[in-house]
Amino acid sequence: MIPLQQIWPDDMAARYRAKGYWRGETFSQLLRSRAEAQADAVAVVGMEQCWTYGELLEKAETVAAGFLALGLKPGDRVVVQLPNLPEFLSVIFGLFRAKLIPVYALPAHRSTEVVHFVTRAEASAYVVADRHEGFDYRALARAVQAEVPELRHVIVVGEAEEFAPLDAFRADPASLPTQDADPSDVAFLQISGGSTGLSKLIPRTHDDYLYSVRESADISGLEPESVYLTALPAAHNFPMSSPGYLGALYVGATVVMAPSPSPDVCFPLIAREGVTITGLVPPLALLWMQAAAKKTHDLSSLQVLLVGGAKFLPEAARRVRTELGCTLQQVFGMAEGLVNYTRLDDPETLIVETQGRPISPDDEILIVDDAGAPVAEGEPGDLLTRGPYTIRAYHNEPAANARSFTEDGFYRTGDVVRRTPEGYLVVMGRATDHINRAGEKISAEEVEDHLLAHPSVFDAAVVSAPDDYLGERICAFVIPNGAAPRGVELKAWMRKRDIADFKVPDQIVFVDDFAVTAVGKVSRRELRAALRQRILENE
Ligand code: J2J
Repeated sequence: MIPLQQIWPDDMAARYRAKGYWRGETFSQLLRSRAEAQADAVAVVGMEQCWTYGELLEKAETVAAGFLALGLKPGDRVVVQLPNLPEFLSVIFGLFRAKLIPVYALPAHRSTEVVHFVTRAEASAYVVADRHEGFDYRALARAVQAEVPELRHVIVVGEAEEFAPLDAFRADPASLPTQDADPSDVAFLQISGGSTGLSKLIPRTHDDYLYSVRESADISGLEPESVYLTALPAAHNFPMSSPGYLGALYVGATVVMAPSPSPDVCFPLIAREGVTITGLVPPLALLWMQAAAKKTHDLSSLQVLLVGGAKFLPEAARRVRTELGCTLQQVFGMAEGLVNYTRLDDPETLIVETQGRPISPDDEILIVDDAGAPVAEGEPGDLLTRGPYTIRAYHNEPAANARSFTEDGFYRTGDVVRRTPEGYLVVMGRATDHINRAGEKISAEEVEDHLLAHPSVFDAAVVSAPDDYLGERICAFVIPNGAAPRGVELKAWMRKRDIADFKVPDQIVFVDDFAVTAVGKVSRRELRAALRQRILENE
């Protein structure tokens, strides 16, 4: 197995430790210490369940013992693909306890993506729910195992059929490791939003991630009385750590797991549980504001709404306080590390017009032009960053690492930003060709590759088109090979390729050629830029 690591230069690591950013804590210790301090406080609530910290610890230890009894060894990787159930938390804390490495897949992912994660991570186990939103994950597990026989174990939350039911795991304190993980070890793998090609794996250490969690909890004003609602898919970095359910558990608060982010599901939960804080992507924030106008539920407990993942326009941002009755906190983050927040007591203009400032005084921010030279203060440029919780490399991706990181270890975020005189960042656009569809990042190249596999597609170029609701939608320009198929057929065919539904183009435009006027050969990037321009001119 290729070892997992995330290595900062010695001098930087020493500085981060000396400054108290990296405290030598682990996820396992975190839960244990909270459970010791407040065993009877409520840790997690689902539609039907309610577990105290003591119970969450007990369940996590049972999960840990169960995995070890299956023969998994510390360091083995386990793909976790669960909806927002309380079991999401008992499973990941169980894996941490057994020193196993969760790899977080979204419920929307299908066999094409899951096979890629399992293969790349060399995972030996896969955890799914039986069904969610009408989809049977056991069938998906069968398809994945058929392609990757090295995936030895499938564990199911719910009705397991031929697989191992999570419910059958039994506690065995004697089997649990006596020593905790090394805090500088990789704790889990996040999935990158693909900018080029397939998703990459993001290794995060206990030390670096817990620093960002702890500071985020503070910046968002979490306290033991807080109630955090996990509305977005729990596998995403945003609801995980900005400040997310981990931030809530860090301060001993309560986490509510919502199986869907829709107002129909979340509003009753907010009213029932007295939710004080949650996080949403912009399209959902708009939907919630619309639904709140109907005044069907008491949302008065809500104090803070974080919005991020995609640009939240100032016109919409301005409405949050009056329409939802809470403080808006904008967050501009990335699973690779750097997270920026507006602060709760910032003046209104900063809160509605900017995407915040970094968590850490040691987050290094460079805003550069195409030649890599710093732009004049206040001008837009490419955002590069490094710091105490930003990765230095993806897992086992030498070519992508060479592109995505500078020689001195700055991560090229792909975002175009400008900095205000107050030091706050405003996201202006991006330098890479992915589509940010309601916060899900989709690689244009990946969608093109799927389209090109269709026999009636001669060539395809995929671009983002502005969309009132989604922020951006996926628009595919397709040159047919002979007679053009119907758009709906092409979409239906793509769905059958077992990919996440959010990657299927929203719009397909058949063209005879790409009609790029530039002389000579144009790059894919130039082509996509020209096509995007054509959409803008036609709107
Ligand atoms: C514009 N673009 C944004 C924002 C992210 C907190 C919040 C979000 C993420 C996330 C996260 C944006 N305005 N407010 O991990 O901890 C776009 C940028 C960025 C990319 C990262 C968190 N907030 N973005 O969205 O890894 O393009 O993380 O580089 O999914 O989302 O995507 P992701």
